[in-house]
Amino acid sequence: VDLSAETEAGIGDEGAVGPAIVVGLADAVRDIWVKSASGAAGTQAGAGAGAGAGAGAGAGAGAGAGAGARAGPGAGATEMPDMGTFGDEDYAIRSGKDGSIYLLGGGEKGVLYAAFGFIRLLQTGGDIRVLQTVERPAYPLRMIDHWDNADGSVERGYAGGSLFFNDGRLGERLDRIRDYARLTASIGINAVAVNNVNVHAEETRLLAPERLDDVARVADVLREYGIALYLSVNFAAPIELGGLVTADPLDPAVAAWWRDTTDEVCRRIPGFGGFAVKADSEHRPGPFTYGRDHADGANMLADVLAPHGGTVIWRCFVYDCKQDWRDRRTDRARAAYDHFMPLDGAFRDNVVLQIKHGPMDFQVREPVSPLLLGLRRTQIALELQITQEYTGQQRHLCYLLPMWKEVLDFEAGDGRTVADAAGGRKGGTKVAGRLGGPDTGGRKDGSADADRQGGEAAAMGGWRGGLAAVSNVGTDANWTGHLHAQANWYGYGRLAWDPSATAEAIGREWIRMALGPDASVEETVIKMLMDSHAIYESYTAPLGVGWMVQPNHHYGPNVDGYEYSPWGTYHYADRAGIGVDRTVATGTGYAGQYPPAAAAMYESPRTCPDELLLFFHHVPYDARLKTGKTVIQHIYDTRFEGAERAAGLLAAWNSIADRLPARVHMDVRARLAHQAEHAREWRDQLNTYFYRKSGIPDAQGRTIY
Ligand code: GCW
Repeated sequence: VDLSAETEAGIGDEGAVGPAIVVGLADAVRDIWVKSASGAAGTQAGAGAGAGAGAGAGAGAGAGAGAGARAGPGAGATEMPDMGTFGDEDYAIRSGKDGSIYLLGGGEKGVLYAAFGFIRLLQTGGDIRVLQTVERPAYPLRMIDHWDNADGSVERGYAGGSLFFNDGRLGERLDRIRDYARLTASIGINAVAVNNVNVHAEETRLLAPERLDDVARVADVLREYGIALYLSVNFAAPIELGGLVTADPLDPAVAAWWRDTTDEVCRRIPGFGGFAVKADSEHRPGPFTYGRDHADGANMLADVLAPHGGTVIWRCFVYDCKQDWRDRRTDRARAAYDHFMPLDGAFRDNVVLQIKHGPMDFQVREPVSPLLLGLRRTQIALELQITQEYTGQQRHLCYLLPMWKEVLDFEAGDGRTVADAAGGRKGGTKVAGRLGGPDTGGRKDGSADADRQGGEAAAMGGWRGGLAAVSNVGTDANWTGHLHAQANWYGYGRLAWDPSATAEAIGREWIRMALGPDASVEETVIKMLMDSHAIYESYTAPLGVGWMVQPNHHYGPNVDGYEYSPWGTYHYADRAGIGVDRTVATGTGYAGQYPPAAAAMYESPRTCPDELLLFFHHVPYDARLKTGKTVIQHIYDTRFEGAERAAGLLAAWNSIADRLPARVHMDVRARLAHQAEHAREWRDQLNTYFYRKSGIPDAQGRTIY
């Protein structure tokens, strides 16, 4: 596929508008025409796509290109869509009467996504004879947050150093950043925060005029790929950088400092996305210091960004990290809802509240945060963690999409899912995602654009929310350390574009692009991916209990690692039972934060789903699960099975050794071998701990130490 493109002004005989790029696709089709409704796209978007696409950075990337794609001149023609209804990011791919293929975008970004969409079709062996795709992203915000530090390290990074920072400088490796931008744009990401939400002294200075050239250089590269650069900012910057005595958001001098600073940032960086803010959280400064609330803080920043079209991404990860473990009334799980629900409706139109998917912190299993469904008059973004902090740190295989799908599909009794909420939709209307018929102008259900922005917040002026996720990439040659962790990065982007896509379909796309078109590789690897989260859960975190990890770095088992800590992270195991009573009747009341149907379901151990039993209830070890097993026997059985199935992942990978490049195979094999061994360590530590606590032997008499 040669997408290096000759450009041509004007366009063919199909009544098109604007400039075009004609690209040759070997003999398969006559021409590919690229055009944008806005007329401005052409050259730049085509050139961007031209350098290659797809997330396949590993072995044989693109090996499948064309190989499985089927086309024949004149094989089929489809009608042209009415591009007048296209938003900037919407696109269509159509086959014309004469065997041409048309990549049609609503604007520059649409053209770019059309090109990537077409390449994906080729790489995954899609049928290109009759093309009538119309695509519109489900969310306007599809963001990746980097926890990258100025010194080049990455907080919770498991794939080498920072792509963006090197020894205190930003943007020294522009080639690699360009590769990153292209990969990330190819999965539809349109917003990237380049620095850690924990903003230290050095990164606070990124806002200083003398540092903005560096930021602008990076932003220029990202912008070529339709990605807006965001900066994480320090709420105390007016003090630390501006020399003021306060950072009180209601102090006029503070607001003036932010205004001047932001004006300069936006003057130097066209299309600047905005600020991401972690405030009053884990020792970060925030409005609480001044007796102000989070709406005061967020709105002040929103006001200075508004004239430039910028957005404040304000995180809801706010809780007391200096709790006393003796205090059983304070429940960290309640914190986000308790802090932010009273503020629903108090935020400006350009504030998006970023809410972690669970009420705690990216554990292997958590219920869905009730705040996601609770807020009705505030724009939100669901926050996911692609980097595998608590899910094996890219040494264990853990495909996160099945878990993310459960989050997106969760609804609390009224049919309105988390996916809907992140798109600003009320009950009834669904997120569209992939769009059906030729000329719906967008939505599958053919309804008007207005319901795409159907939330009450949207009525205040255009929904800005969507999805955000913590990056898992770094300077490692394959980007993600564990090759298969690419599937999480790739899959996140695909889900943010279309949350109705399945984890399996997305996983298969990634396999074809990263490992090539080999059916037995695909069948083996898709099974490994699809089983992997359940396997990881079954040797690590039983029945919704989290935090049984080594403190600080969070890798490996330590059942009491966080039990007597100030972080609010307890399982309360004693000789009689385990779990946290979060009921309204006798516990912390967290269960009552859900809408009535879900609240009732979680309130009773009889209706609470097994996998969350210990998150909501403290139960005796011999309590019966819905499976009929006791809690303790379930713990033993799943640990034994989990360790066995982890070994099975290694065996599965070994079975396709001769079908993959040796280097790729060996690198993954080494990680899977470590995982299998580490899973045994998890098994034995957890089983031994609970045997010692409960004194109840394994019904099957297996070895417990
Ligand atoms: O998961 C926790 C991590 C911290 C992180 C924090 C957050 C960036 O352990 O490293 O800090 O969450 O989300 O802010």
